[in-house]
Amino acid sequence: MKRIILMLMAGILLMLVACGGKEREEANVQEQNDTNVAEEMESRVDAESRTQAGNTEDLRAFASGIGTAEESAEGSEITPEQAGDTPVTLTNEIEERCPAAIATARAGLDYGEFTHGTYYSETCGMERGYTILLPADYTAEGQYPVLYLLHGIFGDEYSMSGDPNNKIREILGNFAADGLIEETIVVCPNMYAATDPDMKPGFDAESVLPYDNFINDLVNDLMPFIESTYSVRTGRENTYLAGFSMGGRETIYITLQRPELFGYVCAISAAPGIVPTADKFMTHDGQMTEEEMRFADDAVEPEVFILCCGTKDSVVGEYPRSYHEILERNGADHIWYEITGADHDNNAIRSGLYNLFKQIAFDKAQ
Ligand code: FER
Repeated sequence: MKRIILMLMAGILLMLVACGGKEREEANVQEQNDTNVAEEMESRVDAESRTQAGNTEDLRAFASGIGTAEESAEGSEITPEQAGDTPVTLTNEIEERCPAAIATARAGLDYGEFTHGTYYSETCGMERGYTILLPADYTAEGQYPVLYLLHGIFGDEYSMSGDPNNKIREILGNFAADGLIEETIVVCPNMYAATDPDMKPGFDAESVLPYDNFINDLVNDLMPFIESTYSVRTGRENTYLAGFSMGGRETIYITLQRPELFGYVCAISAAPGIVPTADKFMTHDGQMTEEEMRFADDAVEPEVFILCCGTKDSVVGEYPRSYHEILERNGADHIWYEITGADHDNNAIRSGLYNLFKQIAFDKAQ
């Protein structure tokens, strides 16, 4: 009898140990799935620095903006009292800087996290990645406008979402919490729409071609995928496009080609190459002539089309201003402004995103 009881106890003990192990395993899997995009970004940067010793920071600066001193606010939270309980006074005036209260997380407010997904791109003939920010209380029954947010050269779907200094989550979350905009989905694609998986971006005509192919991937593959997978409010009024640098250049290009798709657009620190030119990096054949850089005569134009750039941009210099001048000459309505003192950096990105959503808020309040 004693032996039977002992064997039974040993059996139960074994089962308990096995179950505990399984739970731990499940917890690990869950953790892996939940690995947030910022962490993924960190590990990629580490991997990059091992292979490209020295210039990782440079590449990252191209992809999502040079870091700025204001980053010290990162990670800190402020109470609604500190943020000021009077929400943004809603005008359609451009402000050069994104106010700190809008770029700072508020205690007790849930901003959601970026997650990663993939879709099949007919354009590229391969599975491609994107990161997506769903509002914290996203439900399949809701209906959310979507911002497509494009990274700079050498970037990928993690560049914009993995850089906490862009303050995308804070800006959108705070605007929505103040009732100024609807809760909005943000999709960060990989803008390098190559058909050859071995192709890599670089400063030469052939290596940048896949960026100009992104319009096809976006319109024919990614947007239909997003619209059929998530609860998206479709139509140009609810579809926004913004991009930084190379992403700014493609934002302008896509908007001019397909203005019926995007109601609210912001090109931040747009890179050269829309029209023929040569800069310190390379010679650009141009996506179109200066004369062609306009909306078609019968085109529906965006409700808001912003171009902006820092006055101290060390990478794209005066190119954004030149785009503004060409568009103005060609009668294409847009807003142009400069961010005093900003470089090719996060100040410019935060400012562009802030002003885009401020304009959206103003428009929708009318
Ligand atoms: C160039 C200058 C700047 C160029 C691209 C960039 C392709 C892009 C910079 C960035 O995305 O940060 O001549 O050519």
